[in-house]
Amino acid sequence: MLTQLIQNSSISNDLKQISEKVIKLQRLTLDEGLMLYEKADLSLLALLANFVREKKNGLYTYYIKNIHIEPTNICVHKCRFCSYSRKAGEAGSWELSIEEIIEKVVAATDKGITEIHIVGGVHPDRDIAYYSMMIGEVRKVAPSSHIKAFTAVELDYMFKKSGKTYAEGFEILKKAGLNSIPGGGAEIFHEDIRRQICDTKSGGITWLKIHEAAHHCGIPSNATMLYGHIEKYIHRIDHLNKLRELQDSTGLFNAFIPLKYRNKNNEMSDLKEVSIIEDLRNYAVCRIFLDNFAHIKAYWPMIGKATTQLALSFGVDDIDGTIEDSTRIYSMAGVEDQSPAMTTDDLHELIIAAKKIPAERDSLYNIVNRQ
Ligand code: V47
Ligand code: SF4
Repeated sequence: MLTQLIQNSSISNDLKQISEKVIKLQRLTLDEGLMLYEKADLSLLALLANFVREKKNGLYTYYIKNIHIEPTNICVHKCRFCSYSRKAGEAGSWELSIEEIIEKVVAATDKGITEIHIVGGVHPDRDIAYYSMMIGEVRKVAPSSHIKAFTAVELDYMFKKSGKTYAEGFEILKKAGLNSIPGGGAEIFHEDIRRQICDTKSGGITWLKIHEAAHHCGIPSNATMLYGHIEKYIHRIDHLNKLRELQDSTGLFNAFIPLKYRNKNNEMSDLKEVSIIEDLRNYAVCRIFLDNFAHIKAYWPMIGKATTQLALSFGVDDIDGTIEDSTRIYSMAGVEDQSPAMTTDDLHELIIAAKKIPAERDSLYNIVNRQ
């Protein structure tokens, strides 16, 4: 039926051929991915992305009970899109003590969260001994929670500071209690863009090598892409292609999370944010192109609840979690919801209104509770 609908439509023959490939679950080339970004309209992208979503995940929309902990916003880097980092001693900087982190973890586990996500700035003084001690202390008070911690950029810095190879570093963290790593720090891999938006931090190749090393140590991870700033579609496709290649080789990426550039209070504030239509088109192309990623996540504190709900019809099958008002990255970049938290009932309402089925998951996408 879908094939007939597309064949009878007025779209170009090129787009008809690409659509046929998607429906036959065949892999798209870079040029075909680029053509979707450049030429496909919203309704075609919705049809194709939803087809892939339902093949992979049916009507399920996953969420998790989680908390974000941001140990510090002191950072050796100053990425031009970042509204959050500060230098030590600067107004607005913070450094949580281990006791403060533990207090937050205990309060959250008392509420029934199952995942602790820990990401912060790249603190100049902190090495792997400090971070493995932090993970160890969290593990003591949350023995059965999943600890997802540190972007590749933080990991690169702590491994280098401590003179450890990636494999040695991951073994130490794993022994302390680390379970997986989040997708941050990927931004846009292409050097022409990366140089202009975050020239001091680890390059795209390093990000990929760190995730590859994590996967080789049996540590799964997520991947992100920061879009909607100065990059062109070709850079997005290049980024997605590099992730697809690594996933072919290791298979240990859990989810892909497109992150929309938000423009308040940073050095790139003169750029306009892209439209919601562009957000939806991007979710759809990512879903269609990343044929070896099981899950596409919309991070609701960043795009808002209404766009998240729409995204569920454009390939997205995961909306992260309850968050418990525990992240500042996006509130400092100007998002509307300055205290992001949703109860399980709120999440269910949002998902059911989009005609999908809520499924509480664990960190590895096993369903722990379904409607
Ligand atoms: O790497 C920073 C992004 C990332 C801005 O793995 C910005 O489950 C938009 O990676 N506008 C960190 N984005 C957050 C992150 C993440 C979030 C939620 C879930 C997961 C996961 C990972 O935030 C950074 C950067 O790409 N970021 N500033 C900004 N102004
Ligand atoms: Fe530091 Fe991360 Fe902000 Fe870059 S995005 S300045 S690495 S906190």
